[in-house]
This record gives sequence, C-alpha cells and structure tokens, in this order.
Amino acid sequence: MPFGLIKHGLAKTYPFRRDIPAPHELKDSYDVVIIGGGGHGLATAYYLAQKFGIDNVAVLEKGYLGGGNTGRNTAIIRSNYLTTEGVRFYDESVRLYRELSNELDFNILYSERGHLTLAHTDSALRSMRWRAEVNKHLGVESELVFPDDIAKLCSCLNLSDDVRYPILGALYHAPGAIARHDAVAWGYAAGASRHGVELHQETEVLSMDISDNAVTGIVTNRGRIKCGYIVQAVAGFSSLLSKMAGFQLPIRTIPLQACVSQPLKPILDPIVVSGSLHVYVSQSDRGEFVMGGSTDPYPLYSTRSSLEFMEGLMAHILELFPFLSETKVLRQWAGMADMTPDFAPIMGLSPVSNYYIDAGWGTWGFKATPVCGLRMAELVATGIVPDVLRPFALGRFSAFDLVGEKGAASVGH
Ligand code: FAD
Ligand code: PYC
Repeated sequence: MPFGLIKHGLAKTYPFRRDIPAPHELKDSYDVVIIGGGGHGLATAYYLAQKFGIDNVAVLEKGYLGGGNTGRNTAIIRSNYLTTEGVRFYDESVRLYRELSNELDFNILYSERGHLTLAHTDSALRSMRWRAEVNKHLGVESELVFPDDIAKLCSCLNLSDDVRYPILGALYHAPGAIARHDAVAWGYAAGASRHGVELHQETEVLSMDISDNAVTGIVTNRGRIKCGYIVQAVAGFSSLLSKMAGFQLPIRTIPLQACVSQPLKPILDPIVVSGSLHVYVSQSDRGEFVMGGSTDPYPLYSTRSSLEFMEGLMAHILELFPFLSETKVLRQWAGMADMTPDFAPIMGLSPVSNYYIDAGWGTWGFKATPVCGLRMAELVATGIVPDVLRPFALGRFSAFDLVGEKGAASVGH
C-alpha cells in the first residue's frame, strides 16, 4: 500500500499527483496532431511542448497509451549497429535513455547489462569484427570476445563444444541495456501532459481530408478535427495510415512473438542474442527470463500466439541454457513488426506537405524512442530535417540509397 494512502486514507481528500488527466472533449483544431500513443508519439509530443514550446498538440490513440508495440517489446536498448548512420542515430538514443528517468522525473528502471551477440561460425565472427570496428570508430563501446571472456561475462551459458552450434566468440557491447517499457510510455505521457499536451485514448483515426496535397482534416470515431501538422507514429499500422494520407510505404507487416518465464533468482546479467539459433534472452529486474526468436514466417495483421513459435524457441533456448528445462512459461504474446527492405526505419517528410512520418520500426524501434521523439519534434518545429534523420528518408528507396542493417537486427527473419 502506498505510504501516502496510509497517511491520507481516512481524510476527505487525497492529494495525489495525477500523471494523466481524465478524458475530455476533442477541440475543433490543433497546431499538431500526433497519430499513435505509443512511446514514439508520446515522446514527440513531450519534446514538442517541453523543448520547442508548441503545446496546442493532441495525441490520438485508438486503444490505450503504450498498448501497442511499446507494451509488447522485449525492451532491449543498444547502439551496436552495422552502418555509420545507424550507430550515430541509436547512440544518441542510448545517451538520452541514460538520463531519461531524471528528465521525466519518472523511474523507467534503466538497467545497463551488457549485450552479447554470439557467433557460431567463422563468417559470423567476421561480421562481429566488422561491427566492433564501425562501433569503435564512432566512439561506441563494442569488442570481439572469445569463450574464456564469455564465461566470465555469463557463467550460466552453455559454452560446451558438444552441441549443434558451438559458440566461437561474440560481439560484446557494454552499454547494452533494458528498461521498463510501459514506464517509458507513461513517463513521456505524464511529461507531455504536464506541458499542456492533450492525450486522447480510444480515439481512432478513420480517414483524412486532403486538399492541395495537404491534410486539412482528420476524421476520428469522435468527430472531425482540423490540424496544422500531422505526425504519423503508428508502428505496425503504418501502411494503413499512409494509405489514408494518399501514399504508399515499402513495408510488410509481420507478427513478432515473445514470452516470459516464471521469475527466477538473478542469474543472467547480460542480454544474450544468437542470430544462428534465432533466439534472444535477458532477465528482467523481476527475475523473469524475457525471450524471443524470429518473426513469424508470413505477413499477417494479428497478435495471436502460436505453439509452433514456442516449440522452436524452447529448442534453442535449452541449447544455450540447459538449466532452464524445468522452468515454466508465464506469458506469451505478439506484436506487429513493420518490416522495411533494408531493416532501417523511415522518418521525416512524406509526399504530403504537412504530414510527417515515423515508420518502418520493424523489430527495432523501442531503443529509438527518445531520439526519434526529439528529432521528429525538431523537424515539426523547425521544418528542417535534422542531420541524424536524413539517411532514413522515404526517398532513399527510389534513390537506391539504402541503409543495410539486416546484419545487426538481433532477430531472425
Ligand atoms: P506503438 O507502441 O505500436 O504505438 C503505435 C500506436 O498507434 C498503437 O498504440 C496503436 O494503437 C496506435 N494506432 C494505430 N492505428 C491508429 C489509428 N488509426 N488511430 C489512432 N491510433 C492508432 N525494439 C527494440 O528496440 N528492442 C527490443 O527488444 C524490441 N523487442 C520487440 C519484441 C516484440 C515481440 C515486438 C513486437 C517488437 C519489438 N521491438 C523491439 C520493436 C518495438 O516494440 C517497436 O518498434 C516500438 O515499440 C514502436 O513504437 P511506436 O511508439 O512507434 O509504436
Ligand atoms: O532490436 O535489439 C533489438 C531487438 C531484440 C529483440 C527484438 N529487437
């Protein structure tokens, strides 16, 4: 029971801080409408108001805040990418994450654990070396480590030669971290709300009025509103929204499943990823093993879980961590991953003049929440595309100027 409730429980009033205000009417018009109340939309709203003084802003969320992929991901934060564009972008996010609990006055349970990407073949070792060199060149801590070092970093991992895919080495990224994903959404929501942003849950965008290549109105299940600028931040629904705005995105939407075990005593400190075995795992601060594997084998708009996924995942988990064989699965779920051809996001301008996109977040967007929010807000406020966003423009697909991040995706596809 909260201390405050014990103290004030029998009093007539309870002076608590309400993080998110009660629902209220939609206004006729806003300077900025953000579609999607996940971490990205909420972070964009927060920085628009807090950093750029733009507070006539509404976030429209068709369900509840943080109930999309933000509340379904496995909360891995890292910047050990393959391309210079990717490393710079995600490194800025890691730096913002480190300060986020203080910035938002909201504990996001940021926990720096180190991140091991295992190599089971010579060619995997070569690509780990490549990533380590790109990372170091840009000031990001990453190095190649070998079984003796891995044993010290993660004593519960099966390093025996007597398995199908023995571990030859790994990319070790000391800044790799996890955080409480819901708290990231709640913290940004509370911060945005304190700065005057309106947060509208159960408010679904159904269509848009377009005239002279600009969106002039948004039709929602609660009525029509006018807006100056729109930011689309709907993760697994990006193609549907861009279609309403009149353009197409190069995206395939594929379910990604994950699960957690019953809580165990702390035993696994680093985050462990194996591309060859299609598995990744971390232990949460509550003790649960948080685990995932590959995306499902076909595109689908559905968040159902499958036995097929669990069977494959457990075979691989037990190869790496045989001691888990009597551990019970607690929950299993899925989210929807908007996959782009180059495994990198699409951010910035769109073919519609007042419509900005934050899309293509596939299996990798939780770690980008702070940098994406900050830089999308900067774009809306200044009209200038920030340098870190430039490589991720939609136009790269027609210019054949892709940002190939498949080798650093962590999740099998
Ligand atoms: P969301 O949180 O999905 O928010 C979008 C919101 O838009 C939703 O709440 C939705 O309801 C709303 N919306 C949609 N359509 C409409 C409409 N018409 N009107 C109004 N609202 C609408 N990334 C990592 O970096 N690390 C990880 O470890 C990681 N693990 C993952 C594990 C799983 C199982 C999954 C599924 C994803 C994982 N990801 C990970 C990816 C990450 O979850 C997403 O990229 C990220 O959460 C996207 O955030 P968002 O705010 O853009 O989207
Ligand atoms: O981007 O690191 C990642 C990740 C791990 C699991 C899903 N995404």
